[in-house]
Amino acid sequence: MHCLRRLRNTSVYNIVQRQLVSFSEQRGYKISNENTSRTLCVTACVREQDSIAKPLRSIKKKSKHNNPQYFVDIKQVRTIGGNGGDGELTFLQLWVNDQAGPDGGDGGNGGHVIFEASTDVKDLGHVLPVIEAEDGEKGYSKDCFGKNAQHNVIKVPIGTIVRDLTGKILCDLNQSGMMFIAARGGAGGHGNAFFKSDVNQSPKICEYGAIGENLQYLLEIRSMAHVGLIGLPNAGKSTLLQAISRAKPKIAAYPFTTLRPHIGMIQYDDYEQVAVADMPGLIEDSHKNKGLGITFLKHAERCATLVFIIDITLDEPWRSFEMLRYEINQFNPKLNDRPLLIVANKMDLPNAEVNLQLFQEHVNMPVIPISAKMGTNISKLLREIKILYDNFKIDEPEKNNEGNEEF
Ligand SMILES: Nc1nc2c(ncn2[C@@H]2O[C@H](COP(=O)(O)OP(=O)(O)OP(=O)(O)O)[C@@H](O)[C@H]2O)c(=O)[nH]1
Ligand SMILES: [Mg+2]
Repeated sequence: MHCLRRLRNTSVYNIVQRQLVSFSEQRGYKISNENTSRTLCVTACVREQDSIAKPLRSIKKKSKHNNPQYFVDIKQVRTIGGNGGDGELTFLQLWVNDQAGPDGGDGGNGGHVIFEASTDVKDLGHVLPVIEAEDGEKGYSKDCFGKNAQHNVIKVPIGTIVRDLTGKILCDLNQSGMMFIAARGGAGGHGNAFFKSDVNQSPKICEYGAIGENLQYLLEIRSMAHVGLIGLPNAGKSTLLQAISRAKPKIAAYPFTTLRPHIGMIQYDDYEQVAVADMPGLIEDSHKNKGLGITFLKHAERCATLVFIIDITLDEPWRSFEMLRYEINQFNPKLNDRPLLIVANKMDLPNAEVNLQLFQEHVNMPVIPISAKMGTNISKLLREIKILYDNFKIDEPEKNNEGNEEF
């Protein structure tokens, strides 16, 4: 099946190459192979439309709850293991023998704090900033041992990376069921019965339980969404996410409405689900940590493919596209190699048509014109996103085999 897909991609590539070459010859440009492969993702129109899965309209209505649900992809946590239970110091007294010897039991062990990779959770929103495990029970008289505490197992999404506060990677939870012991619980203390010996028949000592570990970590999700929406503030990213999914990000006519990422799912009729992330707006000098800066760019790093949303009504809209690419390149040049789509939004407004033509001339890559607010051309965009996703799925196993050199 993959071979077939590859074959189909190769033929599409050739068609695109020929089309671009003739296009560039007319205009006197020279097109490199690199340019062609980048633009390949935006040229689905040459494929047969039937072969592309169709997006499904959700049969479930949007929720009426007003509390916004963010996607949490990075979190700093403090983990505290449970203390061990103290040992007991007692002596047994019977009616026939009031000095029947030491009988203080041992304390139970404190619980560990453990992170477990699981398919049950998708983000780190449920992970509390301070996670504690229970203490072990103390020992009792009559040689009764205290109960060991339960471990506190916190589920995290598959692909969570655990770092210490210096940024060093301690563990990559990349398989379901993988566990990382974040903080060990203390061992239970011995009771005085433990210390009874030939030379000391009635020891008057017992141990305190050991104190559990107290450590801090940085949890990070390696991959946040299949598609990330990148754009200047007010470009219409949240409006687009609302239009294509059941997500309800806040929309307003002022910049930086979105401060934390939102995720929406697009369903297709081949049972695939594509996760799309609406991200905070990117501004000039973000790579120098201006605006939401590095935090924003780190979100972008966790998206497999990027969709650039351009407000086409701006003066010289190509400048904003160049700026977005420059910022991303400055932060991490590898991000520029990710498959991308360019979307011209707000096509319902005056001047949009003229600006679109100028934009296409400057950018020299296929552009999808849409109006997120009016819903114009959204189905075409969804088909292009599916093609981008399919191509990414084909490439993904190869990249995984190469190893995770980034980490
Ligand atoms: N006319 C028109 N207005 C749009 C369109 N898309 C978005 N808008 C408007 O543009 C404004 C900003 O939209 P948002 O979706 O909040 O923009 P954003 O990119 O998420 O902005 P930040 O979260 O601040 O980065 C809102 O007033 C929207 O109604 C469109 O296609 N046509
Ligand atoms: Mg927004």
